Amino acid sequence: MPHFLRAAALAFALVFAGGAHFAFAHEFKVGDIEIEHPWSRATPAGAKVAGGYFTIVNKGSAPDRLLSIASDISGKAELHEMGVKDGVMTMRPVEGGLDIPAGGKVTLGPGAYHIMFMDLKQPPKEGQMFAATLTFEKAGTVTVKFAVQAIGSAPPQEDND
Ligand SMILES: [Cu+2]
Repeated sequence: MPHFLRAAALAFALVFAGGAHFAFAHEFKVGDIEIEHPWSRATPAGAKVAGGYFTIVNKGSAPDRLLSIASDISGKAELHEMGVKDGVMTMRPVEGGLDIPAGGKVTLGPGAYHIMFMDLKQPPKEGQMFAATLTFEKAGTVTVKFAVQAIGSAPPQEDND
């Protein structure tokens, strides 16, 4: 694993310090797919990567797959998964996309699947939103907006629906 990825994984592991929750929810739809509350965190000065998180709900009767993501804020964006290997927290790209089961949902969050915005060009700023485009195998392409929370803030609370 490239060294910078390991360092970024460690940085992500260290930022579970609680914090304010966004008071509003927002969601986006394309075909049978709903993307709930995309959110990110402000980054420390000089950071080259930022995380992106959301819940994907598949209301359809066929599985779908998140294939890719792109945003103007970064040179590239990858879908990552995290795990512990030999006692070290690491992350790696998800090969072949992320499966969303028929009638199921998948939540991306810190310490789990996440979007990694790499080669940051416009670091996310607290209180702002930034756009990104998600491409699904069946549902197609949808542009969503990520709400930027404070550095180290906790995930927004589920609204149990
Ligand atoms: Cu990552």
